[in-house]
Amino acid sequence: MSTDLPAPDGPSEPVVQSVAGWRAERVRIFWIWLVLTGLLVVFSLTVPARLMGPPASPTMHSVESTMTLFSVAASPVAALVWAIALYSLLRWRSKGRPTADGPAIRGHAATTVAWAVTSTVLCVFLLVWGMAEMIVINSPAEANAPLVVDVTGQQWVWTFSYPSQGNVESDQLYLPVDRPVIFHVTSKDVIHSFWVVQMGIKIDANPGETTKTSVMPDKIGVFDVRCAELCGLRHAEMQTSAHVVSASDFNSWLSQNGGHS
Ligand SMILES: [Cu+2]
Repeated sequence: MSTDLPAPDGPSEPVVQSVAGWRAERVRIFWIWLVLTGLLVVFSLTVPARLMGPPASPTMHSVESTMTLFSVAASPVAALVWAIALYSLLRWRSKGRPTADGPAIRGHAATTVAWAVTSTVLCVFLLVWGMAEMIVINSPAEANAPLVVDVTGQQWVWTFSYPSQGNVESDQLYLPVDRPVIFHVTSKDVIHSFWVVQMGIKIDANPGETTKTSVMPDKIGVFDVRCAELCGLRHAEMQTSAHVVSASDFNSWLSQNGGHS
């Protein structure tokens, strides 16, 4: 199996590797793996969670800690693949046309067991963590007296209306701080996706259907609302702002727009 490639000139020579040589190679790969793991862990702890700006809800805190944790958990696995790939590219590069196949790794029980056990432990851990986080981020939906906001997507704008506040309608989202909100999301034409970036919520807007998502805005400020589903030519421009204001400012905004609190 290992010497099946036809040799262009002369007989093929099987790769011969001494036990001591293999050990040295593995030690070098181990060090590359260790350094890459360290770099990836530092990257995981600093970059992914900051890409979307400071969190504006407990949901976003959960999303960011999950992104960080999953990136850290994936670091040693990614580093192992990269270390072997890099080492193979640099050290085991074939000069000219290869005359023999490399040695196959088969029947190495320890490697098989380690790979299966590591993958299983990682998958179970990520599953349990993910399910626990889902329970946490769904909790605003069960809160008392949440604010209901109807969200309608259409090419290429968002419209927000407040059914219990006199059906006030706006193309900007206004929310009072520290009050749970439930969004009833739908679409007038094609599938869109309602995404409030810094609040960590995103849900499809489907024509003829209503989907629901909830959040508790906990920070006053202006945040990004985007469409996260390719919905036509001007999809990239389908964005607006979410203004999180104090309860009294929210009530003034409602009355200025013909509504009531
Ligand atoms: Cu879109």
